Amino acid sequence: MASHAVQFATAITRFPAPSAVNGLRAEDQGVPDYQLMMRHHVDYRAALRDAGAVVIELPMLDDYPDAQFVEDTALCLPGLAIMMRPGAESRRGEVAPMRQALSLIFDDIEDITTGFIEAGDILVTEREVLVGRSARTDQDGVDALQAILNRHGYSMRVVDTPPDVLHFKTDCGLIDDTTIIATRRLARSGCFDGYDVKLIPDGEEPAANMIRYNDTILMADGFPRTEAMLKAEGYTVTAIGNSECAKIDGGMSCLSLRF
Ligand code: CIR
Repeated sequence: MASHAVQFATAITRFPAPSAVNGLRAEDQGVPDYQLMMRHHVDYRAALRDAGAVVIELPMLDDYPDAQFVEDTALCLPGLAIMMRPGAESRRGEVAPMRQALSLIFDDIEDITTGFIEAGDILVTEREVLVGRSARTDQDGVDALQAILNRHGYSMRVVDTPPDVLHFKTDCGLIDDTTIIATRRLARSGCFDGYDVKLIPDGEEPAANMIRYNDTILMADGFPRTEAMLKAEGYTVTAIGNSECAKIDGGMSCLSLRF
């Protein structure tokens, strides 16, 4: 297992609102249980704290059922926040309140003003920023991000989120400074050539949306083979209930901004 070069200090989350039961979803998987979703959110925040985060918890936004999925509203890089422009129209109003919150932390904030892009489609590695075009992230949005990242000296590479997959990171995560865990369908595209790639065991694809926070991997519970594989390789893993967010296509990465 490689060493962890990037260390995080802060995480931003937003408490789920009762309207979360109406969050966007690709297919009906039943009505989320709001009380259980809140309990999972408490566990998620506790896991981030245990991993070393100061967790900033923003108030719920009942007008925006998907607002707990804060990741999609901004890309946070060292000293720079870039505000997204969500492809989902019902989510665009989440950006302004997040901008206001981030303006208290970041001196430098840039805005995507053309096209559409959601940060669930962005994977930041040690060497580059990978951006997946998807139903939520179009070429104009990608071009707008490229212009901003160029100005700030970041290298960016455009890839494709697999068809019918919500976001690029629905299917992958960075688990140490050189290793990406990914579904077979995404890894097969070759977009991770040059990285160490670990494949999610077949049948446990939803486990791919996991995050590393310092020395801990946070993953959704219910994926025993993936969890056992990571533990056997020496990773510290915390598995958190995610059944209710999963019904509205949300997972570990979407629930926080980490920097
Ligand atoms: C949506 O469809 O926008 C939300 N229900 C789920 C967003 C998940 N975000 C993410 O994967 N980054």
